Amino acid sequence: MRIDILTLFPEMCDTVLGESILGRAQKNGKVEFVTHQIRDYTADKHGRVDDAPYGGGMGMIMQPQPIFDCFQAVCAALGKRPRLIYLSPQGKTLTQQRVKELAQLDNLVLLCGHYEGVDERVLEELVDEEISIGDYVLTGGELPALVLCDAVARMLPGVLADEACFTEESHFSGLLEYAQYTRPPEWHGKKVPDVLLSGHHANIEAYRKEDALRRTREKRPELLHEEGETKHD
Ligand code: 4G0
Repeated sequence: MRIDILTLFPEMCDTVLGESILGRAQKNGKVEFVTHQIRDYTADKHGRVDDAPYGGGMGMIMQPQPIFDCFQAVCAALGKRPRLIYLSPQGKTLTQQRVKELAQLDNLVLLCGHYEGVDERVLEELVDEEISIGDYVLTGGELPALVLCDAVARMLPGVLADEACFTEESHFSGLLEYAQYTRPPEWHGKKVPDVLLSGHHANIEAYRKEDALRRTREKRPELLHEEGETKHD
Protein backbone atom coordinates (compact mmCIF):
# COMPACT_ATOMS: atom_id res chain seq x y z
CA MET A 1 0.00 0.00 0.00
CA ARG A 2 1.13 3.55 -0.75
CA ILE A 3 -0.01 6.58 1.27
CA ASP A 4 0.72 10.11 0.02
CA ILE A 5 0.52 13.01 2.47
CA LEU A 6 -0.08 16.61 1.36
CA THR A 7 1.26 18.92 4.07
CA LEU A 8 3.08 22.14 4.94
CA PHE A 9 5.29 20.06 7.29
CA PRO A 10 6.64 17.06 5.33
CA GLU A 11 9.75 16.73 7.54
CA MET A 12 7.57 16.29 10.63
CA CYS A 13 5.77 13.42 8.88
CA ASP A 14 8.95 11.83 7.43
CA THR A 15 10.57 11.80 10.88
CA VAL A 16 7.67 9.97 12.52
CA LEU A 17 7.10 7.55 9.61
CA GLY A 18 10.81 6.69 9.40
CA GLU A 19 11.05 5.40 12.98
CA SER A 20 10.21 2.14 14.72
CA ILE A 21 7.71 -0.31 13.22
CA LEU A 22 6.57 2.00 10.40
CA GLY A 23 10.19 2.69 9.40
CA ARG A 24 10.90 -1.06 9.31
CA ALA A 25 7.70 -1.73 7.33
CA GLN A 26 8.80 0.82 4.72
CA LYS A 27 12.30 -0.71 4.45
CA ASN A 28 10.69 -4.14 3.99
CA GLY A 29 8.44 -2.80 1.21
CA LYS A 30 5.20 -3.50 3.11
CA VAL A 31 4.07 0.13 2.90
CA GLU A 32 5.29 3.33 1.25
CA PHE A 33 4.73 6.83 2.64
CA VAL A 34 5.37 9.77 0.29
CA THR A 35 5.11 13.32 1.65
CA HIS A 36 4.53 16.40 -0.51
CA GLN A 37 5.19 20.03 0.40
CA ILE A 38 2.01 21.90 -0.60
CA ARG A 39 3.99 25.17 -0.67
CA ASP A 40 6.06 23.83 -3.61
CA TYR A 41 2.90 24.04 -5.74
CA THR A 42 1.82 27.62 -5.05
CA ALA A 43 1.57 29.99 -7.98
CA ASP A 44 2.09 32.92 -5.56
CA LYS A 45 5.46 34.58 -6.10
CA HIS A 46 5.91 35.06 -2.33
CA GLY A 47 5.20 31.42 -1.62
CA ARG A 48 1.86 32.10 0.12
CA VAL A 49 -0.56 29.23 0.57
CA ASP A 50 -3.16 30.89 2.83
CA ASP A 51 -5.19 34.08 3.11
CA ALA A 52 -7.75 35.81 5.35
CA PRO A 53 -11.33 34.49 5.24
CA TYR A 54 -13.89 36.35 3.10
CA GLY A 55 -16.50 37.92 5.35
CA GLY A 56 -13.95 38.37 8.10
CA GLY A 57 -13.23 36.32 11.18
CA MET A 58 -10.14 35.01 12.84
CA GLY A 59 -7.29 32.98 11.45
CA MET A 60 -6.19 32.11 7.93
CA ILE A 61 -7.63 29.71 5.34
CA MET A 62 -5.56 27.53 3.01
CA GLN A 63 -6.12 28.50 -0.62
CA PRO A 64 -7.39 25.96 -3.16
CA GLN A 65 -4.80 26.39 -5.94
CA PRO A 66 -1.68 24.90 -4.26
CA ILE A 67 -3.70 21.98 -2.86
CA PHE A 68 -5.32 21.28 -6.23
CA ASP A 69 -1.99 21.35 -8.11
CA CYS A 70 -0.28 19.23 -5.45
CA PHE A 71 -3.04 16.59 -5.68
CA GLN A 72 -2.92 16.66 -9.52
CA ALA A 73 0.83 15.95 -9.34
CA VAL A 74 0.19 12.93 -7.11
CA CYS A 75 -2.56 11.67 -9.49
CA ALA A 76 -0.17 12.05 -12.45
CA ALA A 77 2.63 10.20 -10.61
CA LEU A 78 0.26 7.33 -9.72
CA GLY A 79 -1.47 7.26 -13.11
CA LYS A 80 -4.85 7.22 -11.37
CA ARG A 81 -7.15 9.23 -9.14
CA PRO A 82 -6.71 7.84 -5.60
CA ARG A 83 -9.07 8.37 -2.63
CA LEU A 84 -8.45 11.74 -0.92
CA ILE A 85 -9.07 12.00 2.82
CA TYR A 86 -9.12 15.32 4.67
CA LEU A 87 -8.28 15.17 8.37
CA SER A 88 -10.53 17.62 10.19
CA PRO A 89 -12.43 18.01 13.47
CA GLN A 90 -15.62 18.03 11.33
CA GLY A 91 -14.95 14.54 9.97
CA LYS A 92 -16.49 11.24 10.95
CA THR A 93 -14.62 9.76 13.90
CA LEU A 94 -12.06 7.13 12.90
CA THR A 95 -12.84 3.60 14.13
CA GLN A 96 -10.92 0.31 13.96
CA GLN A 97 -13.57 -0.90 11.49
CA ARG A 98 -12.87 2.02 9.12
CA VAL A 99 -9.11 1.47 9.59
CA LYS A 100 -9.49 -2.16 8.44
CA GLU A 101 -11.45 -1.05 5.37
CA LEU A 102 -8.89 1.61 4.44
CA ALA A 103 -6.09 -0.98 4.79
CA GLN A 104 -7.67 -2.90 1.84
CA LEU A 105 -6.93 -0.03 -0.58
CA ASP A 106 -3.78 0.17 -2.74
CA ASN A 107 -3.54 3.96 -2.43
CA LEU A 108 -4.64 6.73 -0.11
CA VAL A 109 -3.92 10.45 -0.14
CA LEU A 110 -4.14 12.43 3.11
CA LEU A 111 -4.65 16.20 3.14
CA CYS A 112 -3.41 18.02 6.25
CA GLY A 113 -5.01 21.40 6.92
CA HIS A 114 -3.48 24.16 8.98
CA TYR A 115 -4.67 27.45 10.42
CA GLU A 116 -8.49 27.39 10.31
CA GLY A 117 -8.62 24.71 7.62
CA VAL A 118 -8.93 24.76 3.82
CA ASP A 119 -11.19 26.68 1.41
CA GLU A 120 -14.59 24.89 1.26
CA ARG A 121 -14.32 24.45 -2.53
CA VAL A 122 -11.44 21.99 -2.02
CA LEU A 123 -13.82 19.79 -0.03
CA GLU A 124 -16.51 20.05 -2.72
CA GLU A 125 -14.21 19.34 -5.66
CA LEU A 126 -11.48 17.04 -4.36
CA VAL A 127 -12.13 15.49 -0.97
CA ASP A 128 -13.81 12.05 -0.90
CA GLU A 129 -14.01 11.66 2.84
CA GLU A 130 -13.50 13.80 5.96
CA ILE A 131 -12.09 11.95 8.96
CA SER A 132 -11.50 13.09 12.56
CA ILE A 133 -9.37 11.21 15.08
CA GLY A 134 -11.50 12.51 17.97
CA ASP A 135 -13.48 15.47 19.26
CA TYR A 136 -10.70 17.98 19.92
CA VAL A 137 -8.86 20.59 17.84
CA LEU A 138 -5.14 20.46 17.01
CA THR A 139 -2.90 23.05 15.33
CA GLY A 140 -2.71 20.98 12.15
CA GLY A 141 -3.87 17.81 10.42
CA GLU A 142 -0.39 16.21 10.50
CA LEU A 143 -0.77 14.40 13.83
CA PRO A 144 -4.20 13.01 12.80
CA ALA A 145 -2.71 11.92 9.42
CA LEU A 146 0.14 10.16 11.23
CA VAL A 147 -2.33 8.47 13.57
CA LEU A 148 -4.24 7.19 10.53
CA CYS A 149 -1.00 6.00 8.84
CA ASP A 150 0.01 4.08 11.96
CA ALA A 151 -3.42 2.50 12.47
CA VAL A 152 -3.70 1.46 8.79
CA ALA A 153 -0.10 0.26 8.38
CA ARG A 154 -0.25 -2.11 11.37
CA MET A 155 -3.18 -3.91 9.70
CA LEU A 156 -1.12 -4.68 6.55
CA PRO A 157 0.27 -8.20 6.17
CA GLY A 158 3.86 -8.51 7.41
CA VAL A 159 4.01 -5.19 9.29
CA LEU A 160 3.63 -6.60 12.81
CA ALA A 161 6.07 -9.33 13.82
CA ASP A 162 3.30 -11.53 15.19
CA GLU A 163 0.35 -11.86 12.83
CA ALA A 164 -1.61 -13.69 15.56
CA CYS A 165 -2.01 -10.22 17.16
CA PHE A 166 -5.04 -9.43 15.06
CA THR A 167 -6.49 -12.93 15.09
CA GLU A 168 -6.59 -12.48 18.84
CA GLU A 169 -7.97 -8.94 18.46
CA SER A 170 -10.80 -10.18 16.23
CA HIS A 171 -11.43 -13.13 18.55
CA PHE A 172 -12.42 -10.79 21.39
CA SER A 173 -13.64 -8.12 19.00
CA GLY A 174 -15.43 -5.14 20.49
CA LEU A 175 -13.83 -5.79 23.88
CA LEU A 176 -10.88 -4.16 25.60
CA GLU A 177 -7.69 -6.21 25.88
CA TYR A 178 -7.29 -8.49 28.89
CA ALA A 179 -4.60 -7.58 31.47
CA GLN A 180 -1.10 -8.78 30.61
CA TYR A 181 1.92 -9.58 32.76
CA THR A 182 5.57 -10.49 32.28
CA ARG A 183 8.42 -11.46 34.65
CA PRO A 184 8.82 -11.35 37.60
CA PRO A 185 5.88 -13.45 38.90
CA GLU A 186 5.73 -11.25 42.02
CA TRP A 187 6.58 -7.54 42.09
CA HIS A 188 6.01 -5.04 44.95
CA GLY A 189 3.94 -7.74 46.66
CA LYS A 190 1.62 -8.08 43.64
CA LYS A 191 1.28 -11.56 42.14
CA VAL A 192 0.56 -12.52 38.55
CA PRO A 193 -2.74 -14.50 38.49
CA ASP A 194 -1.93 -18.20 39.06
CA VAL A 195 -3.85 -19.42 36.01
CA LEU A 196 -1.44 -17.54 33.69
CA LEU A 197 1.49 -19.53 35.15
CA SER A 198 -0.41 -22.85 35.05
CA GLY A 199 0.24 -23.72 31.41
CA HIS A 200 -3.43 -24.83 31.10
CA HIS A 201 -4.36 -23.21 27.76
CA ALA A 202 -8.14 -23.68 27.91
CA ASN A 203 -8.26 -22.17 31.42
CA ILE A 204 -6.04 -19.28 30.32
CA GLU A 205 -8.30 -18.57 27.33
CA ALA A 206 -11.44 -18.62 29.54
CA TYR A 207 -9.78 -16.41 32.16
CA ARG A 208 -8.72 -13.86 29.51
CA LYS A 209 -12.17 -13.71 27.93
CA GLU A 210 -13.70 -13.07 31.37
CA ASP A 211 -11.03 -10.45 32.14
CA ALA A 212 -11.65 -8.70 28.79
CA LEU A 213 -15.38 -8.58 29.57
CA ARG A 214 -14.84 -7.35 33.15
CA ARG A 215 -12.44 -4.61 32.01
CA THR A 216 -14.83 -3.51 29.25
CA ARG A 217 -17.76 -3.35 31.73
CA GLU A 218 -15.65 -1.28 34.14
CA LYS A 219 -13.77 1.07 31.79
CA ARG A 220 -15.90 1.33 28.62
CA PRO A 221 -19.39 -0.12 29.26
CA GLU A 222 -20.78 1.66 26.18
CA LEU A 223 -18.67 -0.65 23.96
CA LEU A 224 -20.83 -3.62 25.02
CA HIS A 225 -23.92 -2.01 23.51
CA GLU A 226 -22.33 -0.75 20.31
CA GLU A 227 -23.30 -1.74 16.78
CA GLY A 228 -21.11 -4.21 14.91
CA GLU A 229 -19.73 -5.79 18.07
CA THR A 230 -19.76 -9.57 18.37
CA LYS A 231 -21.92 -11.28 20.98
CA HIS A 232 -20.33 -11.91 24.37
CA ASP A 233 -21.95 -13.85 27.18
C1 4G0 B 1 -9.42 21.57 9.47
C2 4G0 B 1 -7.99 17.30 12.60
C3 4G0 B 1 -8.19 21.13 9.93
C4 4G0 B 1 -10.15 22.49 10.18
C5 4G0 B 1 -7.33 18.48 12.24
C6 4G0 B 1 -8.42 22.56 11.84
C7 4G0 B 1 -8.05 18.10 14.85
C8 4G0 B 1 -8.35 17.10 13.93
C9 4G0 B 1 -7.68 21.64 11.12
C10 4G0 B 1 -9.65 22.99 11.38
C11 4G0 B 1 -7.08 19.44 13.20
C12 4G0 B 1 -9.04 15.85 14.36
C13 4G0 B 1 -11.72 24.30 11.72
C14 4G0 B 1 -9.89 24.47 13.35
C15 4G0 B 1 -6.36 21.19 11.62
N1 4G0 B 1 -7.43 19.21 14.50
N2 4G0 B 1 -9.77 15.88 15.47
N3 4G0 B 1 -6.49 20.63 12.96
N4 4G0 B 1 -10.42 23.91 12.15
O1 4G0 B 1 -8.93 14.82 13.68
